[in-house]
Amino acid sequence: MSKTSALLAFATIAALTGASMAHGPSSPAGEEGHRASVTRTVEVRMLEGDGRMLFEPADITINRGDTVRFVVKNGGALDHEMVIDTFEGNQRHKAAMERNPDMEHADPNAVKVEPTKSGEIIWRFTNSGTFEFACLIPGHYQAGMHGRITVR
Ligand SMILES: [Cu+2]
Repeated sequence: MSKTSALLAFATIAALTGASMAHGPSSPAGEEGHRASVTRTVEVRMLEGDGRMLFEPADITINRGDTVRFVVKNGGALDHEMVIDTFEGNQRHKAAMERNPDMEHADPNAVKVEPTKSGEIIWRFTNSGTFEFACLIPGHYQAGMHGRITVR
């Protein structure tokens, strides 16, 4: 690596770090979206049956830069949540919830929905890549409650 490209790489890392701090709670999966900027609405249903817990659809494709309003409807008999994050972020969060099952969050990338109710997440997808939405209530992920978001 030349001296110039080494400097450039350092500057890029510094810029990325600075950007993520300047915008508060954001993640590689994106950032909190504003209602006035919503470009797309996606309906997601939470379902239970035959010992399984599911999101329908479980595979969603988004265009980078879109601000998406997820309308999340709980069609089951239990509380569920939807958390949008990286796969790694959800695994860390899932482990934390297993240690502390009553953990509540008010994060912009998550919503908890009671049976028969609906909730929403407004999220702006700032990066392309493959991300995950999941229910991190203990046992639910393992029962099938996770899906994939592809941002291109
Ligand atoms: Cu659940």
